[in-house]
Amino acid sequence: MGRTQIAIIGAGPAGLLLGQLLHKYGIDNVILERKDPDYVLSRIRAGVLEQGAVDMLDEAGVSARLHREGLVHDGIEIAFGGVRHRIDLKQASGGKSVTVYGQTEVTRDLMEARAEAGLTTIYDAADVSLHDFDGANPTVRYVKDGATQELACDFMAGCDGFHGISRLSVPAGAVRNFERIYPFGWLGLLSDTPPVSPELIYTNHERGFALCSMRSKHRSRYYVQCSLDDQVEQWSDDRFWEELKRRLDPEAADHLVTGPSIEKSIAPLRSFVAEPMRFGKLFLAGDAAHIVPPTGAKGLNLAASDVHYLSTALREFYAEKSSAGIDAYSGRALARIWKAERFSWWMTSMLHRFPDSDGFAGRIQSAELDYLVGSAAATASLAENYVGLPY
Ligand code: RFL
Ligand code: PHB
Repeated sequence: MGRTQIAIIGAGPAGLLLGQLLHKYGIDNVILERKDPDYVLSRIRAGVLEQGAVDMLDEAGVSARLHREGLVHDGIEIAFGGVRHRIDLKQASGGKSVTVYGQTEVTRDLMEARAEAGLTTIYDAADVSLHDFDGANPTVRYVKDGATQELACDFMAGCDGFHGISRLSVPAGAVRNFERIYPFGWLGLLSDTPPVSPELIYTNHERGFALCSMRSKHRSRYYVQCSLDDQVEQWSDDRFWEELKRRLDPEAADHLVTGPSIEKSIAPLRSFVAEPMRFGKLFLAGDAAHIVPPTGAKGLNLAASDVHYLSTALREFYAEKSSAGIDAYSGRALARIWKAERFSWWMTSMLHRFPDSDGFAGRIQSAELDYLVGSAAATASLAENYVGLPY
């Protein structure tokens, strides 16, 4: 049987960042990942990093390329009624910005650093199961190349995303789930075309929400709100570009450069929190414990703040023989998570088309948007949340 201090389930951004920080603190860890590295890198997801997440990547020693290639954004645009309004994030938040750098690139940088440090990641680990995390001999079992293996550990970190096994390993009575499902999805398209505008544009339109984002000065990421019944095959590139253009303000529609898609996918929108995030010697972090709709760009950033609380808690445990950090982990993480849940739910509510039989919700939405761009206090509140609340 193998042995490690921390068994990490999942080699997404949460698991990889946790592993890298623990290694810096002299804490030994092994990552078990169900898929292969190429599959993990093929998932096109987040694009916006808060300063807190950038600081953590700095601390982990994996940010050289991020600082070379990442785009620092001081503002975003909110469009409604065919008019764009710039939110000066930097000015409204007292000097903070966000960095546009894809999750794929963060993951690649973390994978390379892990390989360089000679740390163990077991890819294609099937049937991972967690045992005795409430007892004296926590053990993770998995199947690799047809053989069952066992890994003994001090603690387990469940970083295996929303569909992972960690949260499901906890007895149903020990966990409480909170959930909202939204009645629409996002259809995303990635293309090697220059972004329509230097900053992100979030658009409220009667045909539905649209978002213009990017990965670099040559690669764009666009989203349109779609029906949950839509299949990606029903959306040719031409249909996507035409729908996006109809939702953009005239100037943006005019400037939009279209091209063949590199990737196209539909994601459902969900708010979800599992409480608590610690069960004896098992901790949950990232999407394994919570999901936000992508409208606030908070998912990856919450994974980073969870990892901050968890890595510092484990460091305290080993270096100072103190359990204070691990005892406080769930409460500290959840206090920040719920604020990001609120923000993501609010951004989603303000910007999407909902079924609205009498039009009341639509009028409230218009008033909300008008208030947002017309009030310094409302603008400051959006900016403070978008750049990221303190850890
Ligand atoms: P991940 O990335 O899902 O990684 C979990 C890993 O665990 C593995 N796994 C298992 N391994 C072993 N055994 C099992 N039984 C396992 N089950 C699963 C999986 O294969 C996987 O490799 O979770 P993590 O690390 O917590 O990271 C969370 C982020 O990926 C997620 O929050 C963000 O992508 C959310 N998100 C965004 N976040 C932002 O901060 N800013 C954004 O702009 C942003 N945009 C987005 C997004 C998510 C999106 N989708 C598709 C969900 C845009 C979209 C469209
Ligand atoms: C993205 O670039 O994928 C992205 C950006 C901002 C969001 C969501 C997704 O709010």
